[in-house]
Amino acid sequence: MIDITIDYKPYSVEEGTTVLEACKQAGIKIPTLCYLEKIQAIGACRVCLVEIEGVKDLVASCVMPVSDEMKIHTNNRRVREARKLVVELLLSEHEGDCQICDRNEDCELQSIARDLGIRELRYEGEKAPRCQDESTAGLVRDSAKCISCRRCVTVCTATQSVSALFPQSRGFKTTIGPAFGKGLDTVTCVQCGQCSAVCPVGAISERDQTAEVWAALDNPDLTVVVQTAPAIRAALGECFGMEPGTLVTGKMTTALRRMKFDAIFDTNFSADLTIMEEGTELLTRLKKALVDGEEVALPMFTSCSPGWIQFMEFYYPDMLANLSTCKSPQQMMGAMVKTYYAQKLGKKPEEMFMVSVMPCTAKKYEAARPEMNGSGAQDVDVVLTTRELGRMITEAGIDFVSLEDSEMDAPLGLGSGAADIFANSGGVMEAALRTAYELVTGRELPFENLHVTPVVGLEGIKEAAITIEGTVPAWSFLEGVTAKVAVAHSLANARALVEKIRAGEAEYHFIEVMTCPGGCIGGGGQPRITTDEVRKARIKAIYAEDEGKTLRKSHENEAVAKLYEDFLGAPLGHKSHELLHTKYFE
Ligand code: HC1
Repeated sequence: MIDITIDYKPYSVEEGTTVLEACKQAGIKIPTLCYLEKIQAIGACRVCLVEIEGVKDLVASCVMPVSDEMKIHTNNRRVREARKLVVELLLSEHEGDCQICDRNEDCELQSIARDLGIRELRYEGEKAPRCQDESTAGLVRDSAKCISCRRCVTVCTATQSVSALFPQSRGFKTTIGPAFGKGLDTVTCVQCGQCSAVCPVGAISERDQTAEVWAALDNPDLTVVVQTAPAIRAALGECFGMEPGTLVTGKMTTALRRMKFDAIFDTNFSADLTIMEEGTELLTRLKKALVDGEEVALPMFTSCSPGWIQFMEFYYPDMLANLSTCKSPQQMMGAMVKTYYAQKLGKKPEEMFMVSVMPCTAKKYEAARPEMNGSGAQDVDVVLTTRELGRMITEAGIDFVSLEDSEMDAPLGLGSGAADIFANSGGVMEAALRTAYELVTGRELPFENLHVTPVVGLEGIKEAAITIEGTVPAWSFLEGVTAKVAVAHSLANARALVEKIRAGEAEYHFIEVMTCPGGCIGGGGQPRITTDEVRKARIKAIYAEDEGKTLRKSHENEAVAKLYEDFLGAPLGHKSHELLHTKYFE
């Protein structure tokens, strides 16, 4: 341990701790606009200045490790004035249209300026040429608001291994973006939105589609249906000051009803449907490989996370056959609403308007993919992020916190606990195993409370092996087989796993990949800012939602069974193939 003093008080902290972290442990908040937990700090913003006795200049506390007997001062006139000056200079370069910015009252620069007591703009800085990038379906960028903190560069490179964003030029001319000031559509951006989740200001955000949804709700010729993703229920409350991990499924449903959606359905329903299709696809691939001796692509990768799909299309086009052909639950719901449900109402697909609420900016891109039109119309019309739904509820004047609970609508509003946990890294795998193991052996998964604990949690790459014993006759070829599975979340981890497989260093049957850290609960469209503490709270809430249900396995969802009976036929059947499966493109 290292002995230090902070503002004359003694503390002991672990070796390697930065001054910023030591102050946090001591309960002292140091302002910063570039620091991200667990990611190598780069000291770009210079707001976190502190004074250290014996050191001539003030230092950036996020990059300064503690040393024995260090005497740190966080709150004297010199430090306060310096931090204030740094923030004033940042403000001098920043396009300050705060009243009409979507980050108004949710902007870290705004709140730090307020907290530091800045009440006038003393400087007018030279501004970099403005670049407004609307080239992608999921994200919009405005360089005039960028403060060059480089958080977006860091997550794009370190967390996602995509490196779509870079600092360009020097000094006042610095801009952050793809090379040569081009749009995100010219680089390998997968539109995951992790950049927008960490941006402290309004420089990168989701494409705001709230006006399109209000217009549809006002159109008497449209039947407007909404679906909500598993991860929304554990995070939407944060938009209204509720603690991370507060479950708001019932309040969210009531709010959507007050907004006058014609039907409120649960993406959990189509997550259960996905398990039926994807589970059957996996068992079919295994049968072909083990019984028929056919060459099939294994391991099979999950396909519900659109950032991951685009990542594979960009970086590993030779492995596209390894992706499950299942559309994501969002897209399956869109296709079912515009066919099965529309037929029940006597409507045509084009008379239906499908809105999704997703924790993810890449879902906007997924919905806009031209092949996502199995119903004859675009299956999903608009995707709202959690943040956009939060803004719409506020705009509608709904007092969210005091809302009563209500239930989603039949028949596509019924989802199992297995579907809830799709939101967490490891959840799709667990949901698939709950069903596949039971169908193959006739018995429940032999894990406590149905949880596959080796794949639960925030470790980057997780593995499990399950030996199948006592199969029912139809699946006897799997007797004694040890099913090897892996789970990765965030694309840097996914890349490491794929590279291991390509190098022949690891073998699996089935792999779950989610684009964002922690899975969808940490999606790029969730309320800001998502720390590990927030992720853990949301994950816990999602498991609680699952455990609180009687229906906890996808194959026991009666509404899904009825859909097969009345409309689809069997999993992987002709109709499923047309409506629920897709292709990928190099
Ligand atoms: Fe997800 Fe999925 S879990 S991808 O994270 O498979 O976004 O929540 O809706 O489609 O169900 C997201 C979440 C979501 C899909 C499901």
